[in-house]
Amino acid sequence: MKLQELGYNQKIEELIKGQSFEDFELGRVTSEHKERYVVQTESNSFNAEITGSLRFSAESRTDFPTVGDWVKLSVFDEMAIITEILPRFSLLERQAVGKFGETQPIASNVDVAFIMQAVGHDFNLNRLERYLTICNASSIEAIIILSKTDLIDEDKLSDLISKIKDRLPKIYVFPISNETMNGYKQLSDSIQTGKTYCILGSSGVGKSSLTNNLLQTSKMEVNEISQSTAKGKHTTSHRELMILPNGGVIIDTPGMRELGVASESGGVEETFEQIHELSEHCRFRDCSHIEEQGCAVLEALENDELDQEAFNNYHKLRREQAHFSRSVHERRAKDKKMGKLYKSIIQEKQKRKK
Ligand SMILES: Nc1nc2c(ncn2[C@@H]2O[C@H](COP(=O)(O)OP(=O)(O)OP(=O)(O)O)[C@@H](O)[C@H]2O)c(=O)[nH]1
Ligand SMILES: [Mg+2]
Ligand SMILES: [Zn+2]
Repeated sequence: MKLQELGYNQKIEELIKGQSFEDFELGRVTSEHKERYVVQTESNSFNAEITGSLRFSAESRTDFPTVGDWVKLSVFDEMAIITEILPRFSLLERQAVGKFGETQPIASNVDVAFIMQAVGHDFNLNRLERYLTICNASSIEAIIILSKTDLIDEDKLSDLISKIKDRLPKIYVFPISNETMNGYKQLSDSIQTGKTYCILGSSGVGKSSLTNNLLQTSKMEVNEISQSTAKGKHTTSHRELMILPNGGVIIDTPGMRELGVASESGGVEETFEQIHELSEHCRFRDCSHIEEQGCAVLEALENDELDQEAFNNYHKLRREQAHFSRSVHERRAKDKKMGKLYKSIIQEKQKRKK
């Protein structure tokens, strides 16, 4: 296998320039299970663990290898050790569920995110904007895949597509059916060698079905009971990176129920382009578009030039981001305080010994 087939590209090459691989192999993390990793190199697939020093110096979950990472690997007879995580050109992450100010990586070194939503109950423009914010926060190109198009007629489908286009005019939309394969060819033709694609979307939208179609095998388990979305049963439980027979790399992910924005800045403004453009005409530079005089955003809302739902969602995501940012700062301050306390206890003990 060539490295390019594993998604190696110029962005990675730039990032690891000057690194020495004399005693190491270069590999890519394809799956992770409780700090055990599967790493694919040009020649082989290895079960790998991380070095003690990597674990010891890790300050957060982003310091551990994640699916998509390029790593330095020391290979022994039976096993392999990840000695270093190479720099990432992108990292998809969300807020760790139930953890104060922490982020949880989804996948790294992703070139394109496929945001997948099924027609029917799953269809939700606010959620599309939420996914898009997460992609924009890490500068990852996003494409929307509208799945299960076989379940509705053409009129209904064009209605849904125009709803997306009205809210997100610049994002490409692929309508597809994993059953009839309508629209599938256009999507699969767009996939390029040397690029990594990550599929995101709620449970049951057909992420693994699409992965299997692209792999031309039934490697990924697919929920046997169609329309089981409502029961909230997740079929895929782990993220997995796979190499596609016609080029390109795909990462299938489990449907995520909670998808909190985990960036302290960026992402929201890029997602709500219309609001961003309008804001250039607000009287105050730091206008928050809530109640200010001379606010061009509020004016557009008043004149029905801006969608009320988009406006509400913009503020919701902004508030969420501000809250996340506060949590991160509070946590850092707490960690620092604990560090100081710990240090003073040690010093006290040493004094007593003297
Ligand atoms: N009618 C129809 N059913 C589909 C389509 N794609 C997938 N399904 C069905 O939807 C169900 C869920 O599909 P999966 O591929 O397992 O969904 P998933 O997104 O991987 O779900 P999780 O792994 O739980 O996140 C299965 O029963 C599929 O057969 C489609 O395009 N049309
Ligand atoms: Mg799945
Ligand atoms: Zn304003």
